Amino acid sequence: MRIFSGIQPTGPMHIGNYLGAVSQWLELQKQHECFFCVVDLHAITVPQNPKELELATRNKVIELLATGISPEKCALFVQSQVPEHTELAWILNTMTPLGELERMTQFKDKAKKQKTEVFAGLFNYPVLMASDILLYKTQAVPVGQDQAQHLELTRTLAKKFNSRFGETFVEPKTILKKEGARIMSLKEPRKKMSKSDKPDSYLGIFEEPESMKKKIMAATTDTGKEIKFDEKKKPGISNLLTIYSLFSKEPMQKAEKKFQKKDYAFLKKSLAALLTQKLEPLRKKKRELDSRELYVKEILRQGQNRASSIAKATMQDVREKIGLLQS
Ligand code: AQP
Repeated sequence: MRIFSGIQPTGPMHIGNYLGAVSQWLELQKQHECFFCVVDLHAITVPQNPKELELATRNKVIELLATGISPEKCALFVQSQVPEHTELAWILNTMTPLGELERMTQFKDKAKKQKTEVFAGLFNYPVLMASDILLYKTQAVPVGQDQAQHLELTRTLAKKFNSRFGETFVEPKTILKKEGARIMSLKEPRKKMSKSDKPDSYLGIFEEPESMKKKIMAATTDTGKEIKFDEKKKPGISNLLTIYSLFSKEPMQKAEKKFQKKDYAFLKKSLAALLTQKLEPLRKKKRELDSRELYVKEILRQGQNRASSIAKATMQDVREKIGLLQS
């Protein structure tokens, strides 16, 4: 299968990004043709400081490499370095009904968070995402739950284009994890964990153990004392148990049993110790990569080349099909 997925350079990679998406990428790259992308053009749909964006984009590439994303097994590249993404986005915009975009929950959530104006780019974000995916004739897209609605739109647009101009795009399927597709905020466990929220609401994959422990100990828990997975009545504890179960690779029932007669503090301390141990190799790898600027540049150049050759061919076909004058 051909796989595409992306991540925004909007803040440090958190355990939600990792458990929901990146852990799937790590498995899929072993067997499939994978394109993984740092989507900087998505990041600028909300205001970004230019210097910080540049650093964050490079840092996101390093974070992905440190988790185990391998340039030998996949194409790793930066979205803005393949301009066909935006060209296709414009074309798909001309056939996207406004109503489809108006019902997107991520747009509504992000628009509410904006302190000043909301810009057209944020509204059109799902069309750019559809272009990212369709450009590569992608068959499957591993994402977290929050992106599932955007994938539905992607399939709708592929169908629409194909029926109007002839078979061109593949309708991609969504790959969601059974557990971990929606890791919740530490502070508001009924909301998803987000890297652009306040730092005490998320756990960074590369965060120092002390800081991580502090955040876990201060995480919002629920009334009562019982440690039990129940997302409706106990969203805070269920979230911590989910993270514990996924990082320890113990099924939920086993994790519940382990903490059956313990208190919340014991669960929190155990989770902090587990994450410290499991994430240390990743932190070490990132420290090594931080100074290897040329190596990272070369990986991105190769990724860009691989992505560009497919993107160019798709766009040539699209231009001909919709009747743009060829040079
Ligand atoms: N809380 C989450 N649980 C599981 N998966 C998640 N993902 C995001 N949050 C969670 C998945 O991570 C991948 C990369 O996400 P993104 O960078 O494209 O942006 P996002 O979905 O908007 O994630 P954030 O962290 O909330 O970023 P900001 O704060 O910038 O909006 C995607 O596959 C996503 O589903």
